[in-house]
Parts: sequence; structure tokens; C-alpha cells
Amino acid sequence: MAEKHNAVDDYNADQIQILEGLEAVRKRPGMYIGTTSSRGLHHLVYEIVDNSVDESLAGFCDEIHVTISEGEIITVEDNGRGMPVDIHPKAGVPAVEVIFTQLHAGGKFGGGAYKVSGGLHGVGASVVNALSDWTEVEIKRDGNIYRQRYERGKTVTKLEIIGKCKKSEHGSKVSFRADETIFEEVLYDYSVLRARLREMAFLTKGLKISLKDERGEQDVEETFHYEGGIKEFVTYLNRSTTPLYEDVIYCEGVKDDIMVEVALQHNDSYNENCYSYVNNITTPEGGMHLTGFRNALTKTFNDYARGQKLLKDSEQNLSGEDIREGMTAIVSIKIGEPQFEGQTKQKLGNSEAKTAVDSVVSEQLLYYLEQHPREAKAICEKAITAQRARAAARKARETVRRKNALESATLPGKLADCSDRNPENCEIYIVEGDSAGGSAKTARSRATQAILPLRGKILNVEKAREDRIYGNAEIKAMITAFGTGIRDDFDISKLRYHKIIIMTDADVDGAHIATLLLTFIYRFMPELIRQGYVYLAQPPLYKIEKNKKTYYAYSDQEQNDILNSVGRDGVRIQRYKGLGEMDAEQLWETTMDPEKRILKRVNIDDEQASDLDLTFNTLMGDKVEPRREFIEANAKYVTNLDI
Ligand code: 0R9
Repeated sequence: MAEKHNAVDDYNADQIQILEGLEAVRKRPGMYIGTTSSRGLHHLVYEIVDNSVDESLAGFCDEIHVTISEGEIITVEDNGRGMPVDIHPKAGVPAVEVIFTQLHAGGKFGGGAYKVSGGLHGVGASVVNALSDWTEVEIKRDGNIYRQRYERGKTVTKLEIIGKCKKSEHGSKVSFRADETIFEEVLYDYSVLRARLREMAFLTKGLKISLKDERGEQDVEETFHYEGGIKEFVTYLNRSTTPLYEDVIYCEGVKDDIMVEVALQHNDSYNENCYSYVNNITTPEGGMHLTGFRNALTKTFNDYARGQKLLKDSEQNLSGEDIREGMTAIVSIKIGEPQFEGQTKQKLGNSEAKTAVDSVVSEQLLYYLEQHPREAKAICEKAITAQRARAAARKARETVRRKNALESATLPGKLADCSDRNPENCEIYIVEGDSAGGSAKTARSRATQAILPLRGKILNVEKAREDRIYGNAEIKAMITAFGTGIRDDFDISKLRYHKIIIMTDADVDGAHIATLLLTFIYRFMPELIRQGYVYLAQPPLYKIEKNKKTYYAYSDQEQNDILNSVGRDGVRIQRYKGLGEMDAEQLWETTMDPEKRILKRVNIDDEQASDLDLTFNTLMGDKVEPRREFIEANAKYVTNLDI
């Protein structure tokens, strides 16, 4: 898709329409970029990169370079045709100036095709300009180098020729500095940009995207370039699991002007990881394209399994869930006029997308299965085992559900519940170990704080099938205590506590237990995290005593600060190895007292769900090497772990 054509300039400046001024954007930035938080700030970068990706999808660009420079300046450079510089007949200024200073100056994109990659449908450049202190654009085209500068959306220099270049050189470069009076903070997170740019590169095979950070003592640079596109994306997502077969199954085709690409591979886990994209934007709520894919998958595998007598005539059809157990898949479509629905406008509504994906996948998947009987058999056998396990799990779940219904008053024996019955006032501490649980029970404020001690490590849900999960005592206790039920039965209105607080030791084991608990919640009741009900308690790392006064430090930095302020002589420092070393009073004072404690709220970034899933199966999966790499790479972000 990113292969280069010779530049054919079919741009016509008429095609740009002028509708609105940029003041509106500065007044209500949220309407255009959603939020002025860090997420909105990073969106600015994506808006500009999207325009380069469009140029790539049109076949004229195969490299994009993104640089974060000192002073939080972003530069995006592509080797496309170069933005048009001819005078716009209605506006009387160069087309590039119209693109940057007029809202709704989208025009026709991609040389007669549609604007495909995400974003604001062609107004991205002007929105970025409106929300930046300054923006500079440089264009190489027809042997000239052009430049223009804008400040807060307004033109400050005419488009000038600042030099010559070879006739064969062409491309666009945009630099900008986001406006500090608009954004909460202007500070780019390298890892956030990296995740999105890598995803963009996976979604556009052949396109090379580099990211450079010049802010530190040493420059950091990475390049993302995947000739295999989403096929390589699946390999990457499966890298900490054991694949069931070597190939990544790939289907590609165009139907009714909709470009369809699907890649999938099964691994030996029990989770389905399926990500869908429309015009390179993630659709966490799915929609018609995903439905089309699932229909095709279920139908094709059942037909194949029956045809091969892997499934007897008397046996029930395999369900979609059975076939998708352990499957990692990417569904990516490009469509002219996507219609987004649902609460967050992240669900694709176009019904023609369903037909297109269904038809492309049905045809090519069946062909693949017929050509690859070994792989086909492995998948069918896994699905048949899943079908049996699911029947067992259903029974186990029924038991849990019935228990919930019949014995809703019978809470787990180990739970010390609170007396207040209004969930808004109530919190539950999930505590590692019986001894810390004991201290917490003594320390707590009985009216509003419930304590559920857990013994040892809880079951790793990434590695267990459903029936074992429902049979696990610690997990059952949590399900009953929370009150909401799980998965399809989940009902947030039944939540018994509005704060679920995970309290574990501040060491590696504690971090592991916290991750196991979060994995369980993320897989079985993700809404609890999405709606902000899940927290991590922050126990102190050090107790510092001097002159009969006690101080607590929650990080090494804080310990240093305290020692600097009280003086280092005659101090007693105690390094807390675990919650169990604190008595009830200390635990209350440092970690549980709502007036003094620090809680970290856990949140999910749906836009980067593929990264999150990878994190969970990297941390919880059975391959050691990716886990070690992950921990080493991320250790610097983790302050409270003594790795
Ligand atoms: C560094 C970031 N790059 C861009 O923003 C960028 C926009 C762009 C572009 C064209 C080529 N390269 C680009 N890079 C382009 C498009 C068309 C014709 N010639 C050049 C076309 O769509 O027909 N354009 C983005 C919008 C426009 N051009 C247009 F609206 F002016 F057509």
C-alpha cells in the first residue's frame, strides 16, 4: 500500500471549501480534539501524521519521520508529493495556507480516493495550527523549497521560496509547538507516541515511520517498518505466547470499494485478542466489520469441521467463542464514509462493511483451510476441546451464579464487611496475606471499609480455563464480595463498593499479586476499571524516626527529601519489607486513612488496548524472555518496586 507512484498532480485548488474560522477551535478545543489533557496533546501529533499516512495510502509516500525536540517541539516530515502551493481561486492565497488556516479545508484527499486515515477528516492541520503557539510548514516541490509560518492559527509570513532542491525531491515538513495556555501540560510521552506510531506502521504495510526524541542527554530513535503489515502485528501480539501453528492466516480483498484485511493466529492460551480498525482508527466497540468477520469465521470453521468429519453429525455446532479461544486477530478496513455509532462513537455502523468482510474472509479462509489441513485440524481440535470445557464452565458458573442469587447474604467467610449499605460510601481492601489482613481489620474504619484478605498468590487467569477459574476460592470470594457478577452477567448497579483497593507489599511479590488481581478484573469485569472504581494502595517504603517524631517516605526520593530536611544524624530508618511489619495503627496512618493515604486509580486506555493486552500476556504468559525484556524496559517507570 505504501509503494510509491510517480507524482501525478491532479490536485485542484477549487476542491477546498472554506467554512469556518479557527477562533472556534481555540474557544472550544474539546469539540475538535476531545480533551486538552495529555491525550489531546498527543492527538495533535497524530493529526499531522495522519495526513502523511494518507499520502502514503494514496501511493506517494513511504517514509515519515517524527521528532520531539527540546522545548516540546514536534516535527513531522514525509516524502510525499509535497502539499499543493498553487493559489486557491476563492481564497486568493496558496492552497497550503488554506489547509492550515481554514477549518473544513479538507478538499479531496489522496489523489481522487478518500481521506482514509483517522482523524478530523482533513481539518487536522488547521486544528493543530489553531492550538499551537506557532506552526511552520516547509514544502519541497517542483525544485523549490517553500516555507510559511503561522502563530495561534494566523498567518505571519507569506509562503516564500527559501531555496532550491532537486526536481526529484519532494515532501512536506510540519513543526509546531502546542499552546501552553490551552493544554493542561505540554509534555510528550515518548512511549505513548511510540505505541501509536508503531500501530500505524503495522496498519500500513511497507510504510516506514521513525520516532526520535532529542530531549534527553542522548537522542533516542526507533524505526517501525513492517513489510508484512498486520500479519506482523499478530506475530508481535503473540510474541509472549506459544502459537498453535506457525503461519499467520491472512485474508485481503476489496469489495464494494471497501478494502478488507484480516490476519489471525491461535495460541495456546484461552483468551481472544481481537482488534478492529476502520481507516487506521481503533474501534474498541467493534461494529459491522467485526460482526462480518465473526460470522465468516464461525460459518467457515463449522462447514470445514463437518466436511472433514471432525465434528459428528450428531454434535452441536462449534460456537464462535469456541473457535476464537486463544485467537489473536486484526481486522482492518478502509472505507469511504465511515459511520460511527454508540456512546463513544467507536462502533462502525455501515452494514456494507459486514458483507464486505464476511465475503472476503469466507472465501479466503476456506481456501486456506483446504490447503493447510494440519493447521485446520489443530484449530478445530482446540475449538472442540473449548466446547467441552465451556460446558463444564457453564456448570461451574451456574453454581457461582446460583450461590450469588440464593445466598447473596452469605458473603465470603473471610470478608470483614463494612456496616454502611450505601456503595458510594464503601470501600473494600483486597489485602495480601492473612497477617496483613488481620492488621487491616483492626485498623479499618468499620462503617465504610471492608477487608478481604487473600491467601498467597491468586490463580493466574491468563493461564487457566474458565472452569478452573470459577472453582478458585479466592476468585469466588471476590466475585461474591463485589456483587456485580462477571462477563455477560456483569451489572455495575449491583456493585457493593465504589472503591476497590488492592493493597499488597511494596516488593516484587506484591507487584506480582497486584498484577494477577488486575488481570482478573481486566478480563472478567473491565467496566470496574473503565469506570474508575479500582485503586492501588500505596504503603510507605520507609519509616524515619528522629527526636521522637515519625515520618513516612513512599519513595526513595521522598526519603532523601525527609533526611535533607530533618538532618541525617540520630535518625532511625526502617525499610518496610511488607505490610505485615506495620501494626494496625501504622497501617491506618500510612495507607488506609482516607485523609492521609495515597491511592492510585487504575485506568484503561482503550485507544491502546492492543498494548495493554500484550502487557498482560507478557507479564502473565509462560515465556520468560519477553517478560524479562518488558520488566527491564519498564523498570525505570516503576518507583515502588525493588527489582
Ligand atoms: C508532514 C505532514 N504532512 C502533511 O500534512 C501532508 C499533507 C499532504 C498533502 C499532499 C501531499 N503530501 C502531504 N503531506 C497532497 C495531496 C494531494 C495533492 N497533492 C499533495 C491530493 O490530495 O490531491 N495534502 C493534504 C491535503 C492536501 N494536500 C490538499 F487538501 F491540499 F489537497
